[in-house]
Amino acid sequence: MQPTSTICACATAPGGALGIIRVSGPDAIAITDLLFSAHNGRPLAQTPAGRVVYGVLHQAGDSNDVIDDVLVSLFRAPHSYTGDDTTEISCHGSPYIIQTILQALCSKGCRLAEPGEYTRRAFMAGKMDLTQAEAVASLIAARHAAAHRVALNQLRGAVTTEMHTLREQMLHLNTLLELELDFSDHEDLEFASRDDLRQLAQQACERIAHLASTFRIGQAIKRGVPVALIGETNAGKSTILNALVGEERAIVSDIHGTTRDTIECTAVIADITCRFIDTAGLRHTTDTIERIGQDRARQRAAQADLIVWVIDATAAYHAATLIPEISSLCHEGATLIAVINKTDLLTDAPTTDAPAQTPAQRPAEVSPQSASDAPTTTPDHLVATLSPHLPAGTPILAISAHSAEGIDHLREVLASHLPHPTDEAVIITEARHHDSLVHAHDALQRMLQALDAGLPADLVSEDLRDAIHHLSSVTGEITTDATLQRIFSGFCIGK
Ligand SMILES: Nc1nc2c(ncn2[C@@H]2O[C@H](COP(=O)(O)OP(=O)(O)OP(=O)(O)O)[C@@H](O)[C@H]2O)c(=O)[nH]1
Ligand SMILES: [Mg+2]
Repeated sequence: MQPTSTICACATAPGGALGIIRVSGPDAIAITDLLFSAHNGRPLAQTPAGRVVYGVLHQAGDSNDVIDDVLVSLFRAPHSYTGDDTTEISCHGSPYIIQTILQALCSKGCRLAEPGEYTRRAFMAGKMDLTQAEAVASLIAARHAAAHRVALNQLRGAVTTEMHTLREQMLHLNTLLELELDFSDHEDLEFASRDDLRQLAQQACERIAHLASTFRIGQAIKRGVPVALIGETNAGKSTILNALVGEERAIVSDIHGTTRDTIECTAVIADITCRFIDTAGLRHTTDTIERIGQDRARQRAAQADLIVWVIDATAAYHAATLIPEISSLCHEGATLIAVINKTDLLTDAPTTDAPAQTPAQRPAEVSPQSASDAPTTTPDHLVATLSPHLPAGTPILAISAHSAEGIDHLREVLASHLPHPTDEAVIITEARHHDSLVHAHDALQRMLQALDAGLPADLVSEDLRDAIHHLSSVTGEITTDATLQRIFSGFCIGK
């Protein structure tokens, strides 16, 4: 369907030396001509496509009222991003110039584009399917190599090709099943071999299950992995956060309870964006605000994929009382990493960590007695004493956040517990794709059961058509206005 309106928007971020304004739609060239005087004297309407023309842009076409010297790139339908006639005006990046050009274009018949409207038009014109349109947004948002690689692959049609291959096989068999329905008078007529059908459904199920399984890494690559730093006050959580992200994002002080709210910032480790969340320290308090901060700390930790429990080495036996609470915050699939910090303050002398809790409140084995029985307090001794009380397999490391070595060690341990980007050709990054794949998988499972039960062709075909429907919705061959609205409203203006 051809769009009737001509839209305009600035496609570049504010603050740059140059701005690019995109004009697209049936009147794009005529409207630009009303404002533009090419130095070669030739109107754009008479200029071949694919040219970049130097000239002057005037306010409302008044030759005395120059807005800027510009370059106009010319694209003619259908050879443009949207498939419609398009001009791209490169001007100086001043917000005033950009605003004035947009106003001038609107005064001549353009309207401002909605978020994602150019890409939506490209999709409607058949220039790309829905997975490729989504990849455009991911590519713009890509912040590191893995995210860039996955988005580019998807833009080049990796998901499209997978879906088409699966869909084509299924459509072929469904055609045969439907032929059987047309000849339903001949009861024993089977155009589609049941063995072939079973084999296809099994193969497709395996492939779809595999694709769906890449969603975990896809999510990690696209959205990042939440990593919560939690522990008692003054343990060094904020110090560790600042060291991991390489800037002073959180206030550090020796006053207990310095961090009151959660602070989130990101850093890339092993090609995965980690979303580090510093939290309010846990301690007994009657301060209402501090308690709210601690509740937030628990909430954020409970949602995190990795929980870094920071323990002050000089108060480690006291911190051990938190083991049950910290363990309970780890949801299924989350990893707990125990970090004994401030090991630079340890001496080989017996610990001075005085018990602040009654023995009944402490895990029996990590009692004050065992602490004071300790011949020396060394990092190794603390690790050996705490390890048995942590959930099985919990990595435990002793560091000093003040030293780069300690932080590098923590980074390595984090990296080994992050999902690893693979060389997989197709990685599913969108929840929408994942949901459709799961539905398609379920439909194929039902189809296999129908085949096993020897059910008639119409019932088998129903499940097969259901699977085809879900695969088609991934690429947008079948879609709804609401789905398109949801996808494109998440885009930036000008894309
Ligand atoms: N000696 C030494 N001091 C450290 C180390 N890490 C942090 N500190 C100090 O410990 C104090 C507390 O550090 P923070 O990072 O503010 O601790 P926190 O866990 O965020 O504390 P709250 O925000 O109160 O929960 C500061 O004075 C830090 O400089 C370390 O490895 N060695
Ligand atoms: Mg803090």
